Amino acid sequence: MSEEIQVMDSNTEVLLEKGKKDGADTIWDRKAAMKTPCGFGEKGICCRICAMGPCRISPTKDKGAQKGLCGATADTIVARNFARMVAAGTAAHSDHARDIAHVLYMASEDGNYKVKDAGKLMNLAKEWDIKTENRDLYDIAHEVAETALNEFGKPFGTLKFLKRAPYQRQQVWSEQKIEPRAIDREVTSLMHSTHIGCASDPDSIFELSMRTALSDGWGGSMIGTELSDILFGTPTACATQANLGVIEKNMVNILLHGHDPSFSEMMVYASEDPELVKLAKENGADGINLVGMCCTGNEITMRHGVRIAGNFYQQELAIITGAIEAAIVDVQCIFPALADLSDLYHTKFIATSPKAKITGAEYIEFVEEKALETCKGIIKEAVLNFKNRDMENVLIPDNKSHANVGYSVETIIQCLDRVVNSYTDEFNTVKPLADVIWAGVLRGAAGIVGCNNPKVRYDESHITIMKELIKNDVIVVASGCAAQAAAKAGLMTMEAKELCGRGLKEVCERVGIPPVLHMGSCVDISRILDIVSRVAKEKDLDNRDLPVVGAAPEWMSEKAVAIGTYVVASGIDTFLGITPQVTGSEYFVDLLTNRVEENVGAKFYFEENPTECARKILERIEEKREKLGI
Ligand code: SF4
Ligand code: MSK
Repeated sequence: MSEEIQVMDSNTEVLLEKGKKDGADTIWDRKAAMKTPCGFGEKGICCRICAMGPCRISPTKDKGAQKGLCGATADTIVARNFARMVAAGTAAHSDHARDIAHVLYMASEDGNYKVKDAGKLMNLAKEWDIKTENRDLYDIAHEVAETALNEFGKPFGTLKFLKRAPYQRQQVWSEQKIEPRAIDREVTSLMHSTHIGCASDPDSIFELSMRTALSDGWGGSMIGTELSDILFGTPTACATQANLGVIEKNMVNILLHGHDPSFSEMMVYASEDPELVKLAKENGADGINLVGMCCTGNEITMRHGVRIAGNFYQQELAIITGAIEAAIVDVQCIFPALADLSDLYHTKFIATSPKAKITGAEYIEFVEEKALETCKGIIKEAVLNFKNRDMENVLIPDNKSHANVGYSVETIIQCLDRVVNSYTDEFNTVKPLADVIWAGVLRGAAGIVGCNNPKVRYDESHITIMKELIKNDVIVVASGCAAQAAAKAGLMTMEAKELCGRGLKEVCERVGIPPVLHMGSCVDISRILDIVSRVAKEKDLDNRDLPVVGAAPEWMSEKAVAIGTYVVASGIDTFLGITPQVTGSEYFVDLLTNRVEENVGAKFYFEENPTECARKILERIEEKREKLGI
């Protein structure tokens, strides 16, 4: 085990020991081999946007190169690099959403994909002025899908979902000229503006970045969430388990990793095929055990209770157990390292998306038109691989935690309805939530999201911040790998109410919810935007006025940069536990952490110490409460 080992749960330690014996190379080893990272890259002052470069700006003022060959300053280069991360992150979320929209467009009564939540479809059709009376359900679904697809490239107007924001927020966007028009247009436009010889003004580059990021949060991500709910069902509260202990010794274990629910949903159905279960038994296993990882794990646990093997940092550890017959992946957050690692074991590593072919992986293309057939074929491969498992070299740690998941906005509202006073209040609103915040029973709410990052101790920042917040009566909603960290730590159980302050504990008891609510995958941060906006509208306020924050304690991906930027642009302060690669420009740091507040009413905080981060979050929440006079 590396002397630098930075782990939080014992499963990880045990498996890293085993990996070492097996000759496995993991992110912990590669991190140690990387030694000191490039100082220019870390500060964001290396530019390789054109072939005159790369140009590196000296981090010391008045010494060394202060400009690139074209004259770009550190401020410009940092802003451009940041912007391009936003563009890439927005592209990833939104391209995912586009695929879901195509799936809705092909849905039919007798096909692989059907409409599961017709009510949600009707609501969205009405919201988008699509005729519903006397129409076939699938005609409506196809028109909704086509309208969604038009959001990517429509030539005129702005994104439809912007109207879901409080009126005051829409005003801010309009005044700041950052209302996103079409999703692809914003990504393209930002890539254009950051081409050599275009924008050099960092403020303007950041405004364009906010506009692009908003086309993710209120565009691509929101479309991804809404249409996934229509197709696969809106999540409802259900029980699951989380951590590597969900891998079963006597079953065919299939690890699903990636992001696209149109693939993972079909894998869930295929895994229940009696013929395949029979085949598994004929091959000596007790059955088929599907387990999830990263956001695919979130999608299938939210809708089916499929157990979570782990988050981003555990993808290699799952294979090191020696008990995974197939690791099947689609897009995003997949280590290319899984290919070599799988070779050490009997694991079949199968890539399925033409967007993410991986060197060394077996490739079985997932074609939506033949979805169920393809998935059954993949599962059959896994089942037949069971006999190749080296039973002597299996180590499945015991650790796993119970968790309650599935808290879509609709489910949260249903839970809140339990405490509605039927004489004075209406059902089906977020009013009870707003009321307990205004009464001070809850001090506020925090959305904690994002990945794992070897720059900090694995999962520790997530858990430290969550525990500190719930202890101080701040309810936490979580998504992505942060949610899985919480699930593994037992924070998504009713028992976790014992870790809460008096107010939050009472809310958990009366409403029947855990103090940390699993709201889904990365695209489902749109659910968080939705609920925050509903509370703001309930009080006729802007998001910026609410005692609500966002935090990404261990983020690492470009998607997270897009998320942080749209959360700030939506009026919600965002605390980053990993400092982004922008410190080479004091000007840009000041813009992100200070001046942007003048424009959009929220800003970034960079704080790598989780205890200190929690303290700052609580301080900010109290500041907002004081301003509201509550
Ligand atoms: Fe250098 Fe300018 Fe080209 Fe960047 S765009 S690599 S700073 S010359
Ligand atoms: S999967 S983007 S590691 S949260 Fe969405 Fe986890 Fe971050 Fe990927």
